[in-house]
Amino acid sequence: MFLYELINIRVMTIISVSLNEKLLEEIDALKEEIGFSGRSEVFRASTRLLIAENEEKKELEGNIHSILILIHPQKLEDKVTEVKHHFEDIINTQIHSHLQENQCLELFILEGDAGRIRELSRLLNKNIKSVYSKLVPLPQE
Ligand code: NI
Repeated sequence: MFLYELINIRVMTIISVSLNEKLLEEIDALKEEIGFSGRSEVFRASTRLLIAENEEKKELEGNIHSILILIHPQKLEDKVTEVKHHFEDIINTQIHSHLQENQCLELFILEGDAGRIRELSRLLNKNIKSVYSKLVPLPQE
């Protein structure tokens, strides 16, 4: 047994993260608003939220309804089209709009197998550097 286990010190790994200036400013503002002691705490808390959200999605099964919201730079529109063409069986409706110049808002209304819906969300996240991506499962009867 190592000494740090005996005295119950948790070993933290230090990683480096690339962020743009705007996101960094938002992290610092969030840190102040919530009262976290440092940026690391913001990252730990947000990662835990993301893990919990992902766990909820993993539990979804069978035929479900959901909404997928995506905001991405206009130049990535072709990539979205490429991915979505493989999922026409679960896309009931798609709304495409623009929030500001060069920024697209996509709203997908989905129905189908939960695994397929997760896969669409996963591939969009993987292939498109979106500004915002959220899968919202809708309540079942
Ligand atoms: Ni567009």
